[in-house]
Amino acid sequence: MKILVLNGPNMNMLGIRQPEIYGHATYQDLVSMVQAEAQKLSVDVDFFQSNHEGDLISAMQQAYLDNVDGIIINPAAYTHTSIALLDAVKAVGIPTVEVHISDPDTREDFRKISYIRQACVATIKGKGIQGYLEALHFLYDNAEEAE
Ligand code: CA2
Repeated sequence: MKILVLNGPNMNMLGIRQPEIYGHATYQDLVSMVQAEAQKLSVDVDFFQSNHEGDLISAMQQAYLDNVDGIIINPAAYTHTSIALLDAVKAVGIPTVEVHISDPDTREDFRKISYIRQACVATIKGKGIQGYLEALHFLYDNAEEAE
């Protein structure tokens, strides 16, 4: 099983600023944690972080060409603005889980809209970086059921 973990703009700043909202773990801590869990499950996992919307879309299209089985995406602020990312999830047809470290629904009003949510198989929010592990297990468990 192959899984791609996508992170949107500013996620490379994790652990550096605003730890009261996003915690103290860095982006590299997040990668190491997910990698370790994926290894236990014998899942191949790739990571991509970009501050550019089009690059995230290109990564999703490449995932389609590479027969990736599942995508975990934290689109960061593009969650609240991007119909293009929503269309990309629909276009590639790969089961995708939306993850947020904080719970955007309890924050400013402009964070309450998620365009991508309607195309995702699940949304996990407000659980810190552990939410990525939950997303990994969700995709793993559901792929197992489908076999
Ligand atoms: O809670 C989440 O995971 C978010 O997707 C994080 C985004 C935010 O725009 C969403 O509403 C919710 C922010 C990305 C990270 O921004 C940082 C800024 C400073 C320090 C660390 C991260």
